[in-house]
Amino acid sequence: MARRSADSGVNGKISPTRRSDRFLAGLKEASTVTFVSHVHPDPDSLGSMMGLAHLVETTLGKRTRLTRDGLISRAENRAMVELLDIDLVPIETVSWHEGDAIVMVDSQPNTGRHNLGPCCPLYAVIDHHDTPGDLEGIPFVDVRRSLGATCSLVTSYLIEQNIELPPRLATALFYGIETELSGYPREASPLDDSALLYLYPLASKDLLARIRNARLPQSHFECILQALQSSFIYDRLIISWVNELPQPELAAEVVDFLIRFEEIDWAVCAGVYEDKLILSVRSAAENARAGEMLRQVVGKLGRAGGHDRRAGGTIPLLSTSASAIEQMQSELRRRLLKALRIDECRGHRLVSRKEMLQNLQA
Ligand SMILES: [Mn+2]
Repeated sequence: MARRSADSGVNGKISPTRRSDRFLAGLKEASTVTFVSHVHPDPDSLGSMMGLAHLVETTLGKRTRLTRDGLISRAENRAMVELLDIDLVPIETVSWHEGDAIVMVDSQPNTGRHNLGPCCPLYAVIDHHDTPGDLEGIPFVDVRRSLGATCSLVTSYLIEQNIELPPRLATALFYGIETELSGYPREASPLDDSALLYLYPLASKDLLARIRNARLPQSHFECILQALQSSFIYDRLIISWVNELPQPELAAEVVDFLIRFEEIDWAVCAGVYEDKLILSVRSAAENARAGEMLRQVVGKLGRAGGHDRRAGGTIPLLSTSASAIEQMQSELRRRLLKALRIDECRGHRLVSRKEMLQNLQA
């Protein structure tokens, strides 16, 4: 009987079947292992980098580095970094050497989500996004689009290798998965749930609570108010235009809030941050394919990608003048309505300031 092809290496040599074995085998010759992720790293990318670094350190005894691309500004994410004492090297200050192995997590090459300069080639890509990245020639690829979180995949590697998890790592992995599965309907696979079950007893519930309830700056509430006042409903779609995002991750917080509105199935936030329009999308519809929808809408204007019910993107603005932004907004609105097959119509406000004041006086 023929051996299963997965058991045979290209040269007829027997290669290990477990993915974690293959991942580690390819790192034997590396001097250092550096982990990279997407811009504005989120809990899933932070937890994934930590988990894989721990795996590499305990099994191979290699030196590891975790990097940060862009800023971490969301209050919960900053609390995670501080409370779990995550040591991150800004990507632009990393010096690359011969023999460094680079592992990319929660993201794929050439998807416009990195400021990764030319450096050593990637050894591995470990991800769960359905954004098609440039994976050619990368020795180790584990992209599982059915998974809710990259942290779940990393947890499965740690379980396979029988690695003991310190509380701070279990907390990071748990929070990474939890944040990815927080929407409704859930985008989770059985592997995500079994990882959560495995991690929960090991995680610090006290630290988790402190991260989840991180204190918020005043700008957060100002932004939410502005977002609500500039939210327009078009049939089953709501679009919120924010002229000034104090930090890019707020676009996602706006749509997480708006998607709970009972009269819509799609929530979009487009906010100006520096010289970019930051887009975030949520859907409550079955088979929404939000990532694909947003990619189609953004087209050549910028970059976009995501999952079935959540997506994000950026559009570089040539000018941040009010008229240039308005023009981009009306183009986006037209494209969104077309993509979601909604007839051109005048949007009506979710909340109107005038009516609110009248109600107060009444
Ligand atoms: Mn993720």
